[in-house]
Amino acid sequence: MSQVWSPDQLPASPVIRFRGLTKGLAGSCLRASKKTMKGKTMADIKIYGSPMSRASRVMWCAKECGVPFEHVDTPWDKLKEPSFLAINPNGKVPGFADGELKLFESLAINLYLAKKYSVGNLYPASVEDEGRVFQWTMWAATEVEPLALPSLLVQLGYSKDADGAKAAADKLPPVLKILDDALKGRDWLLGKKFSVADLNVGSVVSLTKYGKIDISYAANVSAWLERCLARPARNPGARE
Ligand SMILES: N[C@@H](CCC(=O)N[C@@H](CS)C(=O)NCC(=O)O)C(=O)O
Repeated sequence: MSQVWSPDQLPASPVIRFRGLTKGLAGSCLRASKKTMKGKTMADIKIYGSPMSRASRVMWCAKECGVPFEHVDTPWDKLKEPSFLAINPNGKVPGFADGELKLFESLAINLYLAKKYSVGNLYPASVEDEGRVFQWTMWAATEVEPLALPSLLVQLGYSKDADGAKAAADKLPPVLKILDDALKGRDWLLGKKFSVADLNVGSVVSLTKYGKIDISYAANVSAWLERCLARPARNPGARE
């Protein structure tokens, strides 16, 4: 299944935006795909994967950037087929293409999208803040995701190792304290404005919510996560 999204076609309500794509609206999105942005046809960007997978992070980022994209909802049982491996040789979603360029790794794709389409807005203008974006993105991927993901997999029924998931989640408090301290007295990681750092780290930390891990001990993180997840560009049904 494939849908084309363009910024001027997105309905105001985030609920309608994802769930209410009727045939008529899909048709008008396809017509809009004839327009160009930065010299590219609108459907040049393709994001592969279910909105219930990490593809959701990338769709969120593309919407924050205001770039149109085609969403290809790729079934799980097709991921190891040659046609999909040609897009992501890992056989995992998200898959991503921007014209001839193909990328994998959800958080890296988001850095690419933000830097290419949203410098000064989602992507910082200064090299120092860019360093902070790299730092937080790598930190989330390496320090947080391995501790939070097992609980989500148990909740979704993909893993039966509830003890292992709990042991991992029990290691989160000192890690999340680092984020909690960084958010003290500020709404967003780079200061006053939501950025791709918040999007990437928020996507990863949201795994705690859907994995039913209590992080209320980290009050700044909890409040910031709700701010991130309330962004209108985010699909509220997603499980990043
Ligand atoms: N680090 C990768 C992880 C990708 C990943 O594991 N995706 C999952 C879905 S969220 C997947 O495709 N799993 C299928 C499989 O492992 O066969 C990323 O962030 O893009």
